[in-house]
Amino acid sequence: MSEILEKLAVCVEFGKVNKMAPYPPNMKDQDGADELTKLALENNISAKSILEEALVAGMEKVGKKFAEKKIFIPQMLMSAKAMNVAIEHLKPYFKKGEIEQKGKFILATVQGDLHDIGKNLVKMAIEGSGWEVIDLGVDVKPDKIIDTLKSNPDAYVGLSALLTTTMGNMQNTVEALKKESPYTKVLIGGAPVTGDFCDKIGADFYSPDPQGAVVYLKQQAG
Ligand code: B1M
Repeated sequence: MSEILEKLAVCVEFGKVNKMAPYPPNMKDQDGADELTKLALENNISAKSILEEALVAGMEKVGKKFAEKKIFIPQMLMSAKAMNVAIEHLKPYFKKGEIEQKGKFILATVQGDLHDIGKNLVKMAIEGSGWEVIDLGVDVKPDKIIDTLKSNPDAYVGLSALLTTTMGNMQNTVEALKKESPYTKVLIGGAPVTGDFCDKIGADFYSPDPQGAVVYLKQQAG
């Protein structure tokens, strides 16, 4: 892996947002996620490599350390901030700028869940493949999704959940959606979600990554 990507992964792992940021103190005056992402792009490293080899890799270490109680919420938030700053620079590379919209996609992180980095990556990938994404944000109640679907009856729906405790809310949301609109296709994803869970709750498709969702939509739209 390139030295730039290694350094960038460390910035996400330790929550170093940019050079000016005083946190973490032992990385004072060093380049942060902001500068290193720009540098990686200037060095023709692909947005995909930056995302997968540096940002997601760094975040995996954060999750592991949090699970082992070596870090806590404030550190996790700084890592999320560093990752988001980096993702901002990648956005143009994931957008192909297609003018004709292929369809609409309502996207939400389910009720009770505040994790949005994965959802935002799904949004970027789906928008980049020519769909209009209606992003309802995080902690979204089923009613809000149903109301949005009423104004956009042909839309597909995508749900993200990162907590085992919010998988139940994902199930409730899918059930409520299917009751209201049985033919609406519902896609689900997020770290704890599986294909088996998808079958169990009656969702239409599970993808472990944004690209799988893009491929599914492409097949559906013909
Ligand atoms: Co939280 N958190 N967190 N957290 N957090 C996890 C998820 C956890 C696994 C960490 C751990 O213990 N190892 C753990 C969950 C354990 C469990 O449920 N089994 C956890 C916990 C416990 C919590 C709190 C409960 C902590 C507390 O308060 N005690 C709390 C819950 C708050 C809440 O939601 N109500 C909490 C809070 C937070 C922060 C706010 C501090 C922050 C989130 C900031 C933000 O999102 N803006 C945070 C973070 C950063 C994490 C970790 C470290 C990273 C998550 C992430 O962004 N990953 C995470 C550990 C980990 O995952 N390694 C952790 C990177 C992202 C690109 O991956 O979201 O999986 P992911 O998305 C992937 C795929 O899953 C997929 O595409 C993406 C790209 O490949 N995908 C889809 C996602 N959605 C999709 C939808 C699709 C298709 C694909 O179709 C629709």
